[in-house]
Amino acid sequence: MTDTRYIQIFIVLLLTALPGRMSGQAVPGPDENIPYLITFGPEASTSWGDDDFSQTFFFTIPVDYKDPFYIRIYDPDIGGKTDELNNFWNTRMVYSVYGGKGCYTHPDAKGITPANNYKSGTLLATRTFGMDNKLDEKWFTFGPFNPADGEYYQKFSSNVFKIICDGISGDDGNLYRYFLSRRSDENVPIQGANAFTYEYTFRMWNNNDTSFVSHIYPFIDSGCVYIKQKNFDWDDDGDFIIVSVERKGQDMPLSSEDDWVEDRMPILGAEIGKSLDFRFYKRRGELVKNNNVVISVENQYGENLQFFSAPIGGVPVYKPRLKVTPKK
Ligand SMILES: [Ca+2]
Ligand SMILES: [Ca+2]
Ligand SMILES: [Ca+2]
Ligand SMILES: [Ca+2]
Repeated sequence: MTDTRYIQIFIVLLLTALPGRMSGQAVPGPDENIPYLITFGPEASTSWGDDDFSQTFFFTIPVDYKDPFYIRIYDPDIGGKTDELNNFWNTRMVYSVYGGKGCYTHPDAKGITPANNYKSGTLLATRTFGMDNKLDEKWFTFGPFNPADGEYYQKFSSNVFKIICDGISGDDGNLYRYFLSRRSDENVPIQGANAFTYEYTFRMWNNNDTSFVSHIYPFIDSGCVYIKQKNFDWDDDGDFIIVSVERKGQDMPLSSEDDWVEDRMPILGAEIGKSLDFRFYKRRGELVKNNNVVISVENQYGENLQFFSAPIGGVPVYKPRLKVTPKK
């Protein structure tokens, strides 16, 4: 085999390998165009846009990566310019990092409600934050962690870790982001690592120019016949359109204020083993401000699907099929 051919094959393997590409360590990811994750204190009304005051993310680290790593949080505190004030600042949140057996594969870890043993696995690090001017709009770093302290998951050839952000008191909104990093003091990605969640609670842009379209990318595994998406408190803010390699654009319903909406969609053959592109277009005209939203997707068995920060197989691009005219 020539060197060039070998390099080509290597690049193809790199781009198509589970679980994703270089950019999977920023949460939200660059392709998602989502400004922030959000979690509220448990005394907030759900009409602020958080149904359960808890958010779980998983990080996957390729098994051949053996160096220490860090989980970094941007604006971990609840106070200041970035966060969402409700009356006065009185909110506390705990972030907890888990590894070890069951941190991912325990059934309660794959749910969309913080119930039963959703904190499965071994607690590796935890810290509680309130209002903290020193950390406002700054990065806080958990770690170093040893990749071998994750839960090895064969299908991803990766060690999996879990981070949970739970509101424990108060009623304000905590906006934040994560980064999985090789370094404690800056964001340096780990090649081939990725992140995913089963229920995504995030902030929409405070801007409705056409470039402010947010995306999430559920992965469609083999055996998926249809999906059921479920979204909460979307405030009738624009349009939800699903695009895939075989789907030019299918409209899905969005919820209104403090309200759930769900709908099903059959999966097409060419969509198996790839990601769907869920596109969220802001409403035109009067801006819907500080819109916090929740979404999850399940298959026909009621199993929740993963939203990967770096879409598996890349961002799907619609490819119209050539029309074959039968010969007479
Ligand atoms: Ca408050
Ligand atoms: Ca802050
Ligand atoms: Ca914050
Ligand atoms: Ca909302």
